[in-house]
Amino acid sequence: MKRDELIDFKLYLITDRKLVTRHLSLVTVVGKALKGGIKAVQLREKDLGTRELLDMAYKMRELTNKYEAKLFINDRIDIALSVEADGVHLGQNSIPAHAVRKVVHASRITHHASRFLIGVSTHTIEEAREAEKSGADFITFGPIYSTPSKLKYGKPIGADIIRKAKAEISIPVFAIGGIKQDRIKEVMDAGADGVALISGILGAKDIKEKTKEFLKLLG
Ligand code: TZP
Repeated sequence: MKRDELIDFKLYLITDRKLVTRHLSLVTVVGKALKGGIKAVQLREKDLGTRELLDMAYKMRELTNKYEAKLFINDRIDIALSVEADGVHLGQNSIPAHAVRKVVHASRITHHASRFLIGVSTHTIEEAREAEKSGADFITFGPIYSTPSKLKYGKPIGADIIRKAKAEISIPVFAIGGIKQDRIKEVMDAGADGVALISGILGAKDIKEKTKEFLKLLG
């Protein structure tokens, strides 16, 4: 299957269980987003130990499979392969995409090496170019707007830079950082292929409804 067919989503939900309130579990909350129609979830729980993360990843795999949604694991190619996730999402300090590709091909665990997707988090045009060169299938690019935890992700870079990125690279670009409903038009008009977000959905009172609203706006 070609990359374009595999990246069949415009809304990419990234988890952060610290944002989950009202005593709900992350699994319950992601389940609500899946009921609302989300088709791509990235498990990103950086502070979990390996065993706990693996356990969580299995649960997420079961759940995403039920809704025919894609599952990505942040950073951990070992965990992504063990749970037969659809892909891995890499940061700037992670093992690079070209090395992940080797691991995937060498692995007999996964029968879907040709379908395995690699996302890379980027913050500058240079990083976006590098990600493509290294073999990423798509990038997240941002923070476009100011995010709840500004310090962690750096200064907002504004929607205009998406146009520049799209002119330089041909892999899909997902705008990230402070994406709320009222920002969708601006980033999509700038050429984004979709949006990635955490608090826009996980911080909502009604997660299922909020997911539906985002999906409707993205068309
Ligand atoms: N990378 C750049 S900004 C960001 C990440 C992971 C956080 C996005 O969170 P939110 O709540 O959607 O602004």
